[in-house]
Amino acid sequence: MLRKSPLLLAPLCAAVLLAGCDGKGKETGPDVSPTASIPAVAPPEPPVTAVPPSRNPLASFDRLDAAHDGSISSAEYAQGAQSLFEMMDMEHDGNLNAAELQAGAAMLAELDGLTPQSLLAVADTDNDGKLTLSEWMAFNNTRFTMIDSNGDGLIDRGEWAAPHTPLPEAR
Ligand SMILES: [Ca+2]
Ligand SMILES: [Ca+2]
Ligand SMILES: [Ca+2]
Repeated sequence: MLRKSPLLLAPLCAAVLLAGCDGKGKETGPDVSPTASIPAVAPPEPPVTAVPPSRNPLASFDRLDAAHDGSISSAEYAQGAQSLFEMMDMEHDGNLNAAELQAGAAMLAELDGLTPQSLLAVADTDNDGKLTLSEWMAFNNTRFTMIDSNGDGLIDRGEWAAPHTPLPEAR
């Protein structure tokens, strides 16, 4: 896209070298700054087997309410769901297989008593026995909507503490 011929650039740069070609270099050189800032965003999640179930990023209202404004937004909830996925995907292959779900069973149990089997029954929409991130996020989107009983797009403490209706049946 922003490719420029090196044959054109090199003599140009050489010609202005004495005067300094910093300006030209910034304009046409490899743009490293945007990619360089990406890894600094968040540390990798610890594997689910390395932390106690109390560290479940989806089980604590206060941890989910990252902005500390007294309610959990769908974005905050999705962030927690993604963190738990990363903790359970110990092979880092982008899906949760039976062994990984079993390893995460103690954490899943804190989510309305989920078991690996009951989770697969409702969330494994292509029935391959594994959960992709998108299957997991779709399940959590449904779960968020279920907990947000007044449908205002936020989970407040009352909704969080209320008994949740049973999980929706698998299609
Ligand atoms: Ca995996
Ligand atoms: Ca699947
Ligand atoms: Ca609500």
